Amino acid sequence: MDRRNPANGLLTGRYALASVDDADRAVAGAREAFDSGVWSTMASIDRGRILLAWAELIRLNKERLAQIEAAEVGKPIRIARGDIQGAIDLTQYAGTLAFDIHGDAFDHVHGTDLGVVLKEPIGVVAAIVPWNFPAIIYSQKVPFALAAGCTVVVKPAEMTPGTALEMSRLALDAGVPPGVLNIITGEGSVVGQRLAEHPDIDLLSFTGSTKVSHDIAAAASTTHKHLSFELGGKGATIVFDDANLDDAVDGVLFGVYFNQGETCIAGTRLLVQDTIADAFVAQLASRAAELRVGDVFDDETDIGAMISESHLKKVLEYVESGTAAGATLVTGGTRVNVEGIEDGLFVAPTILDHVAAASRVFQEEIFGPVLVTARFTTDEEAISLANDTVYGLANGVWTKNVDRAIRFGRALRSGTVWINTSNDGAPQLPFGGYKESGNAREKGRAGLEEYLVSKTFHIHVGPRTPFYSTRAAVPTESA
Ligand code: TAP
Repeated sequence: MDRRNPANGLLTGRYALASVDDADRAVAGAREAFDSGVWSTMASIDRGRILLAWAELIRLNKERLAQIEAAEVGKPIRIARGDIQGAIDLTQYAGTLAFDIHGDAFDHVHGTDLGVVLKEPIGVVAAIVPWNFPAIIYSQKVPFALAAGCTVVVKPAEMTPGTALEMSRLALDAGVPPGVLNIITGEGSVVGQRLAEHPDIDLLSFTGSTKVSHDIAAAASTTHKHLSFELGGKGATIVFDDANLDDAVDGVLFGVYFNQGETCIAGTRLLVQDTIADAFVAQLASRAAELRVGDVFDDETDIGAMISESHLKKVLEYVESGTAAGATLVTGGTRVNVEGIEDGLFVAPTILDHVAAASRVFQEEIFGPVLVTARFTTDEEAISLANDTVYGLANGVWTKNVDRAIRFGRALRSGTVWINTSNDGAPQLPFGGYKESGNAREKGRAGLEEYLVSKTFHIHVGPRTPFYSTRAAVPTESA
């Protein structure tokens, strides 16, 4: 299959479309490699060293990988470079975690018995990755699974397999033994579906849409594989009149327009206190209109292209549905034609104001550069609006009142809450969702634990206390 850069229509890559048989061969290879112990029984410190060497090879190839990422996703090169740096950081972090894999000991079980809880690799992992952050999301899964001692089959998104293929090749160069890391390119409905059904996969780690996660859960239902889901979001950013408003404007813009809004953790719903709402929205609108849309290889570009023509249409239809439901279009809302680029799928940074909480644009994931705005008066109203969604991935609050910040941090139903920042994270901080945003925790120590399973040794110490009392033999009649 051919992949064209959605920001200029040029061919960026030609990839194999794997079949179900290819998927079966990849799983068989991963199974054989796992069962052979070549990786799973290697000293974890040695696995860690290989992962660190891998991170170094990614670093040496950083610019090349960033160019691939920018071209395939249609994202600005500045963001793509940050993504590859993120992949390096995650791989290094996973490598250091491998140095410290250990179980637990219980030395006072029943007084003198000893309990030892081992941590073992869960087995063969399937990793299914979406198109918006191909390198980062690959790196939230694969190095952690490898650190744990698992073997892996990766299925990147059909449209963006380039960096996953290149990084997997570098893993081989770094010393990951053949068969341990396998990669198949192709359609989710074919090879992804096969991985979900496959009885030889022990854990399937999926990042993507909530809808596809339900299909995967159904396909996996005849097996007992572990399912780990990182799904969609509809993040709220709450801005109070006591916030540093200049910082908040920048944070809201970054939260919603980063990666042209194709971000699961995008702060796509702005909830702004009514005392400052008009001025705040006006300031956002003038800054949004200044953002540079277009050539993704220009260091100055802020907003890249939508991933596909059909996705661009979907985003613009959402904007129409918002205005039809009574919202005010403040800025954007149209396709952008960039001078000198014929085939760019660009959408202008968009703001809808006075959006009703029940409307589709407030409830559904748009996955484009569209901010929807609602106003609130009281803290309770803000919490209730923010939590009025099936999703629960990340929310943010801007305030200088520490009591309020912590109260909101506790009350918001999401795996991440940002306080006076947006779209932030670090390899050591766990990440994941509440509700329909999924059940996984990636990154941090939790991101390693996903791929480990515990086994208990119960060791009896000392003489046995009989459970059945020894009775004198009952004499028989003949005796
Ligand atoms: P999806 O359409 O769900 O696709 C994700 C991956 O699943 C792709 O590799 C896709 O393959 C594959 N797939 C599709 N149908 C499948 C099936 N029946 N069985 C198994 N695999 C299947 O998502 P997307 O459009 O690529 O990405 C956007 C979504 O991902 C958004 O909802 C976004 O919020 C979510 N997301 C979440 C996070 C986190 S960390 N929570 C991060 C990024 C994105 P194809 O490419 O061939 O369709």
